[in-house]
Amino acid sequence: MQSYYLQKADENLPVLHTTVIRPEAEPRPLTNGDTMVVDLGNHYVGYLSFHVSHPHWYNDAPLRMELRFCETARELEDDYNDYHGSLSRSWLQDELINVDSPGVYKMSRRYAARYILIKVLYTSQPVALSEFTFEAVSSADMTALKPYDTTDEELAAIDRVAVHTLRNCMQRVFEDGPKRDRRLWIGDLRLEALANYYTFGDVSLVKRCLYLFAAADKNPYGLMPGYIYENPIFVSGYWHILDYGFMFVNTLCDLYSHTGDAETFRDMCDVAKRILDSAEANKDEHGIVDNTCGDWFIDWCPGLHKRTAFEGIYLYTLERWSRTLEALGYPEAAEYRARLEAGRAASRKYLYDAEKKAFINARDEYQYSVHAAAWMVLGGVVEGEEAKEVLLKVMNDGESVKPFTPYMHHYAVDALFCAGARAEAEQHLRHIWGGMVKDGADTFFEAYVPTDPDFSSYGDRKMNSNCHAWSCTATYFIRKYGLGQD
Ligand code: RAM
Repeated sequence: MQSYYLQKADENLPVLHTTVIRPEAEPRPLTNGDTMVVDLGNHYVGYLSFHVSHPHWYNDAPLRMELRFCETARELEDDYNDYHGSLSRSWLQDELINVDSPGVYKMSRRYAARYILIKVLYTSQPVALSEFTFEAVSSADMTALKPYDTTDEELAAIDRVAVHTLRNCMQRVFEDGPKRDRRLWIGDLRLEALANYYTFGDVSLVKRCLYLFAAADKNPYGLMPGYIYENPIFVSGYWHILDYGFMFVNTLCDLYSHTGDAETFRDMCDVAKRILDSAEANKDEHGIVDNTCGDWFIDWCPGLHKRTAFEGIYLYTLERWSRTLEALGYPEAAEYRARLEAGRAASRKYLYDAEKKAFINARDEYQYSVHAAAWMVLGGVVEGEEAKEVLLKVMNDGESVKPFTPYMHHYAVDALFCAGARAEAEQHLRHIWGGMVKDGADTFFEAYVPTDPDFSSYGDRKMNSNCHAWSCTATYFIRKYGLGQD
């Protein structure tokens, strides 16, 4: 099956579109220690070239320069020498280059940047750098972009930045971040695919990514890794995340509901089924799913207890899965629906405190989190007015644990819409995504904690990816619910 899935992935390999950016740059001669900043005018992903000349005399020694590609203006001021994060320093986009001859110099590596900081380290003659050219690449077809018109300036700006984030992450696959990790992750894919249905509508790229995960090596429980690499060769990742496994199932169901493509669904149906069946086989004595077959992600929020949220994701997935099987006439649909109802009943009994109207329980050491509530609402454990009350209470509580990433904020907003709290959903969207726009975002950030702009899941803000796939879904909500259209 692996070669079949890889062949299907290949059939859906996208074309990369190139847009040439020619930024203005002051043509003054530079000498040892001088710096200049090239501003591309927006965040782009691609390849830099420039022209090198020595106006006074032919250079009789190599020109040595340091270049730093920055996604935000703030990064221009950072000191990379004090980097102390948990991921490799090599993700920071800086280069030391030696240029032997005048003429056009092309950098071979792909970068994600708005600003390029250039420092001349050593030159025997003053040097002039000119004709900066940035070949921006993306598989998003701008001519296919669906229009969104509104007189609401804040929503228009949020939508524009969200679409640009998605565009820059759309490469040979839906990448998570073009600066880091530059690969295909399931959780990011699911959200990019949703945003894509309302914007570029590139169904082929969604199929390609699903097939790549279907081709990946599975753990003994049938769970694929949370990420894969596909270029230059296909390699399965190694972090098996159960909730990301469920997101594979959701992405497959979303594809069917958005396109009616039953053939692709049938192709990967068994892969999805195996993930759900393993979860079902790993329930505790009260019928709540356990995590014996992989890890949990949920959010990068430190100290988060995840059991309730995870159960909610399972139920949310079962709902979509049962609905798809029902639509396609699969006889097993009833069995999955029965699991869903049993899971909802068990969750109400063991994870919910009906008096407090809160998902506070022993399994999560009585932690009170937005994560648990949002996922329980999305899982259908509480509904209607009750769901609204549960959500608003936890979101407005000063002590409750809040999301740290736009990934989890997405599901909090989704839960608010699901509970009928449309005004609060829009307000939260403006608070988070509008907050990033106010902070000058050209593209949306991987992590956003309004009270802690230095937060990083990796121990150092410099490692954060500031054009991150899972943060692009503001456009999905805006367009799906027609925000700014009243
Ligand atoms: C990080 C990346 C990626 C995400 C995983 C769980 O490494 O930000 O987008 O999906 O975490």
